[in-house]
Amino acid sequence: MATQTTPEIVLFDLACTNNICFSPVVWCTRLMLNYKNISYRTIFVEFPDIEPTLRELGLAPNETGHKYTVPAIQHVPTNTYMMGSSPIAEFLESTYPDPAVPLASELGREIETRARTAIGPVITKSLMPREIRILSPRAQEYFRRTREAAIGRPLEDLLDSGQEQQRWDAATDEVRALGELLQKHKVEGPFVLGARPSYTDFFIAASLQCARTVDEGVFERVAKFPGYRDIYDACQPYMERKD
Ligand SMILES: N[C@@H](CCC(=O)N[C@@H](CS)C(=O)NCC(=O)O)C(=O)O
Repeated sequence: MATQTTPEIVLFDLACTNNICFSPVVWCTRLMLNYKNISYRTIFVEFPDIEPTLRELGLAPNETGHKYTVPAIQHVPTNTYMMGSSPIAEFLESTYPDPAVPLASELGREIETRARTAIGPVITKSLMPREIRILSPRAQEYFRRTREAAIGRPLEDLLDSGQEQQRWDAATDEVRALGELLQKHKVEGPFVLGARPSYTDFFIAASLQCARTVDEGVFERVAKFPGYRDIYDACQPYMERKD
């Protein structure tokens, strides 16, 4: 039987050598938990242990991409397990509706789609070869093997500073335009929809927090454009708890 000290949620997070959350998708879940003030405890899992750990819990594999991924959660009161930041967000929103977090809006969808298309690939290419530096030796081996197989070249190739700069230069107009879109409701408040956060704010803050944990320079490449830091700063209260 659950006691008062038993957390409602167990969060399966991605381990790094700083012992704090850095995965952008896990940060989306964590922001929901922190904002809604839901009691939880974290289990940090190393990259090579994600699949065996989550399979052992009886979770069904993802249909596409990596079979097992974090975030995953256990809802302790019902002993329910689930995987994937979107289904988890829906579950948390319906189970803990107060305070509400709008999960979808027309503006939010546009921002998330454009961010994934225009900034996603550029930021990923800058973060991937640096992320390996905050992994344990076992996780580094797994990460290098799987990511180099996916991109077809050594991770370090992505650190060529001339090419990296070119990628960011090519994305500049869209990063700036997206920053303007983030400020559409600026007069009503610091968040995308105005006074209160929506899941799109968590998506933006989570991506920036991931970048910042991996490499301050990559964070700055985006945060220097108007719009981004306002949301990041406004989400700070919900990013204080990182583990
Ligand atoms: N669409 C999934 C993506 C989750 C995802 O890709 N998570 C990464 C960590 S950031 C992972 O668990 N990768 C497993 C692996 O690389 O084996 C979600 O939103 O939850």
